Amino acid sequence: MSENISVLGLGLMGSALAGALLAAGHRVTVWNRTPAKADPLVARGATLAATPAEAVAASPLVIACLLDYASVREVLDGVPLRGRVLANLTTGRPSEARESASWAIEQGAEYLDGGIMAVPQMIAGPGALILYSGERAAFDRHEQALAALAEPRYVGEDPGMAPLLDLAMLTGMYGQFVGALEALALVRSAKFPLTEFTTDLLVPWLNAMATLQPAWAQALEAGDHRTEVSNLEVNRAGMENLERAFTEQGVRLDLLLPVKALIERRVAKGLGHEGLSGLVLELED
Ligand code: FVH
Repeated sequence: MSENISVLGLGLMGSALAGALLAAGHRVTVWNRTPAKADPLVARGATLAATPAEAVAASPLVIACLLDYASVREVLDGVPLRGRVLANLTTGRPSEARESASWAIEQGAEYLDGGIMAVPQMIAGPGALILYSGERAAFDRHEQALAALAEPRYVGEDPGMAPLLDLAMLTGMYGQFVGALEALALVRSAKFPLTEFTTDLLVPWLNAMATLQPAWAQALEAGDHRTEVSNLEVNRAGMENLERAFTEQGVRLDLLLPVKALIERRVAKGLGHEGLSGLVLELED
């Protein structure tokens, strides 16, 4: 069903979102601080609002995708929001999402916070996911329209939950990146073809290893970190071996040394029989 939807912010991501809504047949009103960025969308049928207030007045669902939360507040300052659903897809911290939710609700709006797990080119395509948290009724009412952007996944009433999970997923991504960069440094030192290493060896290995992660979650939920895979003592020895091998190859293991230190700390507490899941408790100390 076609809806009236307004999009505030036409940077790379906001333009992709507005374009996906137009492609899905919605009536889209757009606003951007630099109006010229709206030209391609207007050519495709979007309506350009002269002010944020005009854009908000045009639609029950208002999507904001701006640089940061400060710019969202700046843009919406003094704009009547009563009766609107504000879906803020700007990246930020959980505390900012909670503050924004309280503020929007005070203005008479319903609030959803969103974490976009995609780059602009992925919007409306396979693999794109947007996490939403905040008012369930508002999500349910607009879920179908939001599905035009990416798979919509509701993760809870706490408005801070979507940004928290967004940050958690980015954390996992950076951890994987760090390991791959260290691996490339080692392989480069041996002059092995890097593309062959990443494509044929590393990526399939990382995909296989990713299947271990749900078992860590189960161990944490059960409070039982015994393992039948490789325990921390084995991993401690493995890390020592890695560091020596890196040194012999003339490469630094800098990015992984904090992990080595964490394992050693846990083993020194007499917990070498545990699996890697126990390291999470070490981070909470
Ligand atoms: N691009 C990406 O891959 C990531 C994917 C995950 C989610 N992020 C977040 O999305 C937000 C917007 O990102 P973006 O890629 O669209 O960013 P830009 O192309 O730089 O556009 C920024 C827009 O914000 C407007 N803006 C900035 N400051 C203000 C302000 N003070 N008042 C009003 N508007 C402001 C800017 O306007 P203009 O420069 O065109 O006039 C753009 O519309 C962001 O949170 C990412 O972390 C994207």
